[in-house]
Amino acid sequence: MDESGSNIRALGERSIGVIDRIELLTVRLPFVKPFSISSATSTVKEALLLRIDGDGITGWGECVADPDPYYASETTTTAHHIIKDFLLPVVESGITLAELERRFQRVRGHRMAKATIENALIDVIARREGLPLHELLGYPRRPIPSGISIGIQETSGELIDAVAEAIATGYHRIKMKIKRGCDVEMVKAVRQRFPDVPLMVDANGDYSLEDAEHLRQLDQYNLMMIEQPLSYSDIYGHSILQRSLSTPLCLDESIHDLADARAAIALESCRILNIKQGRVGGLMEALRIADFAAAHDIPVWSGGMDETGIGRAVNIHLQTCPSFTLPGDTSETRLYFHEDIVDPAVVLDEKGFIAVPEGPGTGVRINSEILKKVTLQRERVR
Ligand code: OSB
Ligand code: MG
Repeated sequence: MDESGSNIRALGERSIGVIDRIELLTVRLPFVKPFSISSATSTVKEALLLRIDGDGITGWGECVADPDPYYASETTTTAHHIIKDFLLPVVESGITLAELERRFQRVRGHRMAKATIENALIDVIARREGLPLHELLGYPRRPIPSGISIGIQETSGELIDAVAEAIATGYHRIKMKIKRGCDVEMVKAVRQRFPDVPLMVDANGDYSLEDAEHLRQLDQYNLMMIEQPLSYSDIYGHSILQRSLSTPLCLDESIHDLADARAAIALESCRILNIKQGRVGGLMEALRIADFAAAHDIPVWSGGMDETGIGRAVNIHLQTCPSFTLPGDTSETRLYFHEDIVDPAVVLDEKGFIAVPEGPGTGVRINSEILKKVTLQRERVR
């Protein structure tokens, strides 16, 4: 029996305890600078937060859905609806996390909504027991190597400046966003200037199989991987594309759950997986995918969704799982926000590592003054 398999089962046996009060909040934080992927540009982070109180303990969950459906089909509005009208009604004091997952299965999809509740409940459980989240998951702390995701830039000059700054900060690998018409030349410019930096690209599904010949040009730049070149809905297409490329493909938005990961690995659609716990329904499914991937020699890493400090802390704890062997997209807070809603901020040490937050649960504290300032809407739902 593999180690995390038993960790996940142990987690599933935990009771969620008593729940006294549940609140949904919508927050809006300006980004330090706009962030562009092939399908969208964001200037603000708007997120749905869930606060659960029980027996004097407070836990928080952050939904990774955006207000728009340009990365994934779920939005803050669909998540609000599904959480309030279908998921929370089956959350009862005293059930186990495994029973929670069973009840959630009746709702098809909506994994970002499910993860929000799972994350908040796991935070409550860990805080109630006085355990740091990584210990509840069953892993010792370790320094987390940090990577950076650089949005699409107007010019190769701006891109090179951003890469230079990231290297100076100590990031362990650089990801650059690409899209049709803004790809090979940009990669070439970065590679010429930084011949050895661990480098990868993320297309957020902008290409089709007809671009295979074009994408093959990327093979000459020693990229760690090409993330999600084809549509979110095309696992089979990626298996055809992977056969014509020497660079490993990595899937992000195609993977909604363990079944998708199994299909992608069986079809050889990718050689690496980006696991975003908030995209796959939460920490338990993320660990199942990590486990399955490790058993099939597929390296995994934790992606990010430009989360506030709440979601970012969860991603950091998840990466204590030894199957996460590649640097993730968890970057320093100052890259995203002037003021975040939690303390402490994420910072890199001089070697480019993040220290796992100390203390019970996610280990981060809500700054209520800042939270109040950025809250657009607040609703008590229980
Ligand atoms: O595709 O990984 C992605 C951000 C928003 C939506 C999709 C993606 C991203 C990132 C940034 O790449 C990750 C981060 O810095 O949190
Ligand atoms: Mg991605």
